[in-house]
Amino acid sequence: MTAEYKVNGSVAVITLNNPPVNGLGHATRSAIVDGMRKALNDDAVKAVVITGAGKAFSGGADIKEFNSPKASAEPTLHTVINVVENSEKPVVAAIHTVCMGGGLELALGCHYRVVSPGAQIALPEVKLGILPGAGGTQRLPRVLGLEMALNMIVSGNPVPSEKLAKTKLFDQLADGDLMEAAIAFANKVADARPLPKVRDIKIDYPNHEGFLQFSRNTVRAMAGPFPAPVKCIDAVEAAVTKRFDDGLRYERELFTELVQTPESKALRHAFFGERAASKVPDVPEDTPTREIKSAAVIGAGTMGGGIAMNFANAGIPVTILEMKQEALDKGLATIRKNYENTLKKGKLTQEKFDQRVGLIKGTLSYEEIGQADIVVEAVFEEMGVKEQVFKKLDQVMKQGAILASNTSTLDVDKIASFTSRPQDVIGLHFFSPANVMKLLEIVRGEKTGKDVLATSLKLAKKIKKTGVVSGVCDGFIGNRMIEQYSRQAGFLLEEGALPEQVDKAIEKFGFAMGPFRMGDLAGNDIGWAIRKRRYIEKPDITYSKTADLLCEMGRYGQKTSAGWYDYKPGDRKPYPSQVVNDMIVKHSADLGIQRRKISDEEIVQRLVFALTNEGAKILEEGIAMRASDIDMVYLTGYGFPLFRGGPMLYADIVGLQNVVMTMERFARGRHGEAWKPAPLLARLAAEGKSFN
Ligand code: T1G
Repeated sequence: MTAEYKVNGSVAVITLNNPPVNGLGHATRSAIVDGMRKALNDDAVKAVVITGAGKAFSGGADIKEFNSPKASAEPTLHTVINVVENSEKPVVAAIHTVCMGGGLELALGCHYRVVSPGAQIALPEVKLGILPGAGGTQRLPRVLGLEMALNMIVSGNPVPSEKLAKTKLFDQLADGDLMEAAIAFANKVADARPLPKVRDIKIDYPNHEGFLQFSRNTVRAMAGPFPAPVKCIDAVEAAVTKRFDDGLRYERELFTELVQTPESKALRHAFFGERAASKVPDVPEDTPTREIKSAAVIGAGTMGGGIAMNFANAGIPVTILEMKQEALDKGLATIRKNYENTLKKGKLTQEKFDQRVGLIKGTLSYEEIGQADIVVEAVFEEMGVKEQVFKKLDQVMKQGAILASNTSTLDVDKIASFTSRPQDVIGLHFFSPANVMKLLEIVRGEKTGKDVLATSLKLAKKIKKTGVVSGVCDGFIGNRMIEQYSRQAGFLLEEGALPEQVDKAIEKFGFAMGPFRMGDLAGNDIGWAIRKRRYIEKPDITYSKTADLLCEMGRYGQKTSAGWYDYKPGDRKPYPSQVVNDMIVKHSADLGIQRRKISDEEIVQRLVFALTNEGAKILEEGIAMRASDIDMVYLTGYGFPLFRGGPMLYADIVGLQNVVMTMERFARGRHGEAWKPAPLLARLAAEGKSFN
């Protein structure tokens, strides 16, 4: 049942009931029309109230139905709204909690709207790469005026109902019982004629052209690669310049165009991907979790400090432990500086500043952190050091405390084996800067307890991170894939490209930063240390030596004022380095490679498909539970462009057969072994399927 019908006196009440947010899927739309038919055919019914059960009036169209036959199956939302608007009996919307997208468009088709305070009112479609497609761009300006409506539609942000109470959008703000108020209102207007229709309201805005042109210029500058925001303005302009039905038709055309765009597919993918990531098939949503009322962090370095800030920002008291007073003082001072900078930028109130700084303490003694509910170690990335720390934690931490490691690649099962409580050990891999980057890789050890995993997923939400579960392997999800990306970047240098060409090509594709600028920022010596380990552990994997030669020149990046690029004092801008470029060209000659001109397209394909191919292996091995998890890792932790949706969705959109054919071409070149398609990728391509 997706909408209930009940008659209360002479008022019929239609209650949407399609949990979790009363999405207006096909079945719900049909149930509304059925309810309206019953009401219109029942002489005892004088008016109708439409409301939503549970935690929403309605969260809008059912996004899960998009690009499927159900989305356009009759009754479409347009039809439902027409039935409501053309009803000869008054229809009152009783709105609470959430009224968004198609839900608000449905309410706008009603003759009257009664709302509870605190309801979130929005047309958020632009955040999904589309625009309101059931009259929202034509009706909202008629009740809110051009400017307020345009702001809501272009931003997609919710507005609390009480802020709109005085506009024509709402006829009553019901402080008490909403249904009582709505039914009383319906009885009051039962005989009112003519019934008010939003479509009949005129929009009065002198010089709308100037305002809309100014809005277009502003929005175009902000919208970046997304087409929807500017189209929103086009649709709203039609509300002013066209007859209502023509405006509706134009809006529908724009909606249909946008819903097919790859950008919209990417945004919808990210919307669901964010929510799917916290679902673990063998850990039910009602798994009991441990309370996290206090935390501890081992290590006051860059990572430790950033991690501690996450807890303080979420209102959780946190103690940072260091070995030496000087290191502790330095770490605490850095944290304070970070907060002061945010305060200066006006992004933090003094009260919040004081609260957060007050939640962070320092100590040199392990004994002082024993009562914390969770401890996260962020010490040097070396197994021997981890062993010492976890053996100590096993001694001092109270029973039931979660023991987490911030390791970025080391074996969490081995770390757990240093303790007598492997079920309490988990990996919480933050990304630098830890208080900024949204990604948190939650590394599930073989023995990690289900309640520890459930607690970590809940904690991720509390500290506003995108928690993605990874199994244990070298590099987990993100770093294991970035290693293949970096290998290709090095090979491209040997074959003919230079750092600035590679960076520019991938940044034009949409990455925040190319591999060489990223190396200079993060420190080229980090990758150097990992490769040195690899040369021993996995001698069969080949790497370009260019990165090693660079480090042997002492060019670690910005921290040594020289890396792949040259840097001027006090200036973080990268300048192409003749010294480095000469080294690269000479290295090609030493290898006997005839350098060739490499296209930007090949650069992008080799870097991105290297990610996709490794991602397919990670998926097949069960290290990642779903392709969208891999995409969320790249969208929230590695600067992969949101409008492309992630390395797995991007490959789906390109078409997996095309990806495999491109890889077969690369396989005929140098280091062709790297281009053997992952079995899963080959199989899906052969079957004409996709990852997502
Ligand atoms: N369709 C399908 N599922 C939805 C949904 C929707 N519109 N909104 C939420 N869900 C699912 C979500 O995936 C999750 O599922 C669960 O509900 C709880 O969501 C014609 C075409 C409404 C403010 O863009 O902003 O109308 O993971 O965790 O924090 O013009 O969900 O539990 O399986 O976010 O309480 C426009 C999107 C659609 C609103 C609730 N509407 N949703 O937040 O819960 S397009 C939107 C939200 C449209 C018309 C056009 C939020 C929320 P699961 P949640 P929440």
